[in-house]
Amino acid sequence: MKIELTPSMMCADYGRFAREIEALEAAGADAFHIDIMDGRFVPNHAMSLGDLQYFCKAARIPLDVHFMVEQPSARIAPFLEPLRAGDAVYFHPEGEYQPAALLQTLEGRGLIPGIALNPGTAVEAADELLRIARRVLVMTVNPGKAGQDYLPFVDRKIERLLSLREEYGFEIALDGAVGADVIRRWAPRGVRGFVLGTRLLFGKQETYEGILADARKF
Ligand code: S6P
Ligand code: MG
Repeated sequence: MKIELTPSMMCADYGRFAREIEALEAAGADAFHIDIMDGRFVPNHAMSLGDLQYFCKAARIPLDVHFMVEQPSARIAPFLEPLRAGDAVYFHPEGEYQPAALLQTLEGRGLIPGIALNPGTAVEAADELLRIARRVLVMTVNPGKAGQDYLPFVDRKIERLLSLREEYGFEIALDGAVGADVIRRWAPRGVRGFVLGTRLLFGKQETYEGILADARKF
């Protein structure tokens, strides 16, 4: 099965985005993961609207935008503006009053509509949304920062989503502390996307090309 490897650009070198984009695209990255935080839904800030606009202009591969914000339907319009058809957008239903309507809006704009689920959110809480979302981003750490440890209790949720995936028609991606072990464990079972941050990709001795090529051997 083909997997999608998406570098989390909040972990990249902010002073050299142009070179980071070029190197990661040449190394075979499938999309760029862009984390947007509001300091409320999570107690942190990450990439900005300006960063996103830059990636929309400079990147040739699609974007994968992950909103960790309260009430995204009231706040994300300027961030959707520069996106291209085929880019994916994930938001957390835990922070949204009208998650179904927002998924429909995203689909209507030619974007891939996705939900992101916190470690403490049950699959059942998002059951109806799973019918209209095309991607589910499972948080395997509590959202808000890079460099944390994988939370093993999330395994059961991944298993549950795998069992629903074909009937409901969504793809699963994992975000948080994704290492080669996580990819080897879940890719053969049907998890499609892996967000790569400090655990596997950034700040290492090996080249991006070598790391991504190894990650595809599972
Ligand atoms: C975290 C954010 C993630 C991180 C990624 C970092 O709230 O949504 O996308 O950037 O998890 O990866 P790592 O390997 O440092 O955990
Ligand atoms: Mg993320």
